[in-house]
Amino acid sequence: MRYLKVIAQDLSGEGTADTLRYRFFEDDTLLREATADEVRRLRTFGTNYLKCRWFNDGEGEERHLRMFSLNPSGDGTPESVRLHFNEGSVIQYKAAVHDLDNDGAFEIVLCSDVDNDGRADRTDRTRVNALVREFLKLGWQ
Ligand SMILES: [Ca+2]
Ligand SMILES: [Ca+2]
Repeated sequence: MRYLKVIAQDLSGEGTADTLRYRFFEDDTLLREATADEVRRLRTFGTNYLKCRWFNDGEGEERHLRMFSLNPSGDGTPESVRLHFNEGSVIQYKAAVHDLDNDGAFEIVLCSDVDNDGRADRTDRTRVNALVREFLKLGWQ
């Protein structure tokens, strides 16, 4: 299974993440780091991810997002996209979107408090939708 691993780090020690790393994996094997062009295309993705406040102090990599799509029908559009917010290999919380009728639009958005502000609300769903949209734009699935 292929997934994008997203790591946010607080290198300056100011309490908020200032650095993002993107790595492409297949079956837990690192394929490569994102290219400069991909990092540029992921700018909006990164802005939304930083708002999730799921980051590491310093150069840690324990906390990260694993994001992947599922397309069991094998057509051009994924049936679902999943987000796993991990601490090491353990999933701490997750989110998913599902395209029930396979028209390319996701009718179902499942998520909890992805931005860690103590409330599960519409803002969380907006973040998930933005992350999914920008992830799919990458065209890497
Ligand atoms: Ca649909
Ligand atoms: Ca929230």
